Amino acid sequence: MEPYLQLCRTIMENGTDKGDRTGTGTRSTFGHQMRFNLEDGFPLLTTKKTAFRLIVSELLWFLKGDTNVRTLMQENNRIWDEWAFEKWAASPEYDGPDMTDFGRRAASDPAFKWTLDEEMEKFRGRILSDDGFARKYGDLGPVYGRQWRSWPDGKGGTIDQIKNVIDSIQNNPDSRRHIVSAWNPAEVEDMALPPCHTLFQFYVANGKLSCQLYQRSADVFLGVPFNIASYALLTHLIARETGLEPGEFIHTLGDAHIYSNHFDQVTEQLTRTPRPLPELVIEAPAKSIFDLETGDIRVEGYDPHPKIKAPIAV
Ligand code: UFP
Repeated sequence: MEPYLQLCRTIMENGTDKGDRTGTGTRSTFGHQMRFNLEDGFPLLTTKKTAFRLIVSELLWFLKGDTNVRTLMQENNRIWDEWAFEKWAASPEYDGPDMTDFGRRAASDPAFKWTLDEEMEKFRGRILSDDGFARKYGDLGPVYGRQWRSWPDGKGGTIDQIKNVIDSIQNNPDSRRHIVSAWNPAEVEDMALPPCHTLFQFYVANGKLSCQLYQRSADVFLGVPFNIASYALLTHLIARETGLEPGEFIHTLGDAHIYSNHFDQVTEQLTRTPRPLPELVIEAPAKSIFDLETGDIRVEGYDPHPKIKAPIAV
């Protein structure tokens, strides 16, 4: 995971301090590339414990074309909850305490945080138990799953970019058009969070499949370890589906930033010595990429340093 630690060092030492949408303040660099050879092991961060199970369930959720937070909640994955809750709290049907700007308020006001947690628990309970409520308020709109599996084609139909890219890798491996885009300019306005992982491309050579991701905006301490593992896993899954071996994952970043309230955590992490990378294990050889379940995928030999807590900027 040296490329990741190198990125942290580059930003801490040479980055530019500037403001950002969340009002937190960041130190950043623009345009950076990391390469991970997947033959060297699975690139899950070892200098901090990273929740692989959440990465797996989110990626399989994208691949199924699902955009409803209920499926993730059923797997006890809460990473998208706030985005659904935000829509619910702003709707005319919501009659609880005012939740305007809840992320920022909760960060500075413990009493409000308590109220928010209570409302969030009620919301989860309703999403899980009430089908109609889940249909209406669990759906996140045109986020990754929609763009990957059913991009509106403007003629009343949809485009399945994942199926198409699997077909093109199989039938025309030398093509330079193995591309999936999540950035749909017509729908960005309707998305809770415009896609951070914007576009990816595959490349086939010597029986190996490589993948390059362009990520427009990267929270280097909290988001990027997840993003690396998620796309490394995607590369393994597409390789498995197309009968190729995994090659490299190349991660290209646009605005790569460390939030000012993560500086101590990053410094702490840079004192830690990386450990050997784990290996990826995918059970269920007969299942297609679209049928795999979270329990079918695990890492073996993952022995990370302990977790480091940090506030998320919303
Ligand atoms: N972010 C990531 N990776 C992700 C994701 C979000 O780093 O997969 F969904 C971070 C980047 C940025 C914030 O700090 O979330 C998004 O804010 P903005 O839309 O203003 O770039």
